[in-house]
Amino acid sequence: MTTIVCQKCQQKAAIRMRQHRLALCSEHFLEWFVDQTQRFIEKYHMFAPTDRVLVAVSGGKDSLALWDVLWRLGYQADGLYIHLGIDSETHYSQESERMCRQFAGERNLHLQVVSVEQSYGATIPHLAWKSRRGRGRPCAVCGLSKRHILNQAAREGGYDVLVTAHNLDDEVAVLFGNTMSWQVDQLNRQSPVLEGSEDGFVRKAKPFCRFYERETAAYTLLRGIEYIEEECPFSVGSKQLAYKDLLNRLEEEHPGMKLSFYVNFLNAKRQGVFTPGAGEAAAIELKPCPVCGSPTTNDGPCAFCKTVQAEKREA
Ligand code: Q46
Ligand code: ZN
Ligand code: ZN
Repeated sequence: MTTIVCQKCQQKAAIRMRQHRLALCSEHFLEWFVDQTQRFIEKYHMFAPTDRVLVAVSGGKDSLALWDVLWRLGYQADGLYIHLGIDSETHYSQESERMCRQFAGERNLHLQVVSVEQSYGATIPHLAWKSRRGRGRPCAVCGLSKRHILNQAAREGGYDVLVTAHNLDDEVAVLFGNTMSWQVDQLNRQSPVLEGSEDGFVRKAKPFCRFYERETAAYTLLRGIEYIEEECPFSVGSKQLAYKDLLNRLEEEHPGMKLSFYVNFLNAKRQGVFTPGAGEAAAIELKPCPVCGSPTTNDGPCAFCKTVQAEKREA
């Protein structure tokens, strides 16, 4: 059997990336990964070296890898961890918080922790149970809460940009789901960078959006970053996982398929495929939520504050 060698130094390769026709040793892979991240940040005009960056960290491999890379690249990047109150057999929330604290401590980085229960009176599973939106499956309430808390923390902390560690597999699964149901609004919003708005939405960016999950996993492993390996117990059986499975099977047969699906989508969007027609382009009017001040299309409290109020009413 032939040994695959690094294309830069001819040593034994640690990873072979068929989709890029590239094999690299550990040292050159780590270097390539950091350089590529910087290339994506510049290519999509995500943020500048002087910007203050808030990284959403979950304790998982992708978000800790992202914080590590931004730190190595010299960005002013703080972390935000949201304690969701998911107390599974593996103590998912406690363990993931511990991983984030350990990571930040080792690098002397600033980590902000928001506990949903302490700040809003109930854990995510409780909020979900009390809300119509999340009965039985807390992911909808969890997603709403995370988006709200992250945006609010970034806004109040005066950050220029909020970054998340969504990788190519995540992006392609979302793209696939939105295409299957032709969610034009969602397709329009899916992008490596979302501009902020004067109404109070902070700029958002996804520097890992073109890395395969396999590549972020290899980075974390080869860099020796400790992370929580368990997935959130509520992710089991989700549509997202089913799409990932399907797309992985296609990728196996056609290396590079996921990347071209995503990149060609971005190109098509640039060419105006999803530009709303006349009549659909009316600007949505946003008002500040009377409870928390976040922008909302509602006349009263925003969707998140309504969820919290429903929990309190029924408590
Ligand atoms: S949404 Fe659902 Fe995730 Fe929240 S409840 Fe767990 S699986 S953590 S990305
Ligand atoms: Zn090498
Ligand atoms: Zn609100």
